[in-house]
Amino acid sequence: MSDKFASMFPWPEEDFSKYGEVDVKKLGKVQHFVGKVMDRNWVSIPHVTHHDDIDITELEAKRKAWNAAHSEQKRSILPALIKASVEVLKVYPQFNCSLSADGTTVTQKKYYHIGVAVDVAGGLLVPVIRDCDSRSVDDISTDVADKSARARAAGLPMAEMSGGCFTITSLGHIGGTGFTPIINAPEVAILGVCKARPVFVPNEYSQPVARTLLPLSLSYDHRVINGADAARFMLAFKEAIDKFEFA
Ligand code: CAO
Repeated sequence: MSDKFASMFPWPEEDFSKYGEVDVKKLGKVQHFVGKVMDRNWVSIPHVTHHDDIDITELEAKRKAWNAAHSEQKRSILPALIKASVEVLKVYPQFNCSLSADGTTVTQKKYYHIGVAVDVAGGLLVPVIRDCDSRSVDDISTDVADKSARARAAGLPMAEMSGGCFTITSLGHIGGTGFTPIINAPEVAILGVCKARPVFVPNEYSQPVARTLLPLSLSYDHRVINGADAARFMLAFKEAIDKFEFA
């Protein structure tokens, strides 16, 4: 990788205090580590990001009904996104593989471990939720809640952040209409989620109907996944979301 960048201009080092008051701090350890991983992944993987909106009106109705009937527990849409990802990885296994460092060999995974990006103080951690194909929605929800709480409180051991097949990174509780998530190598794709929004969509009689749309951004490694695969992934994802039940 170093040869590829040897002829680049050096990083512009500036004395910013020439221009105004500044404060200089060292990056935290987690942010520095995550930054190095992001840097490697961004410069070494040819990323393409496919954006689409999926209609989650029925999913939201099911989720609200489930939450109303289970006041002691609460479901977000995340377990639905995890389960739908697994369904689609089964249909399009090229999203569930890893490319060797020399780019010549693809390893096909036959297990379904899904990473979930968690925003922690001073960085970003990605706990891996294992065997999401065979576990219940309840079990997956509990595992996400447990791992994200522990990640925020004190970090997680590497063993709980390794072995992922595919990552979901959600900014949905904050906002946004789309972004370009960086692939979590050696995975080959990552799904970014933004904030669901109410919109009027024309029905078959061209009458406006209120629907809820969820913006999704799928970044993929163009060495192993083609644009048409990503478009098909999104269609299959919509179908999987339509079939999802919170129970
Ligand atoms: N659209 C609208 N609302 C959403 C939403 C979406 N896509 N996703 C979540 N929400 C809502 C939830 O329904 C919940 O609302 P209520 O409290 O009113 O029910 C609220 O946002 C908070 O959700 P949550 O964050 O507790 O739950 P989650 O299961 O959606 O996410 C977790 C869990 C751990 C993924 C999340 O807390 C988190 O850390 N996300 C950040 C990941 C990140 O930083 N990624 C960026 C990577 S690139 O640098």
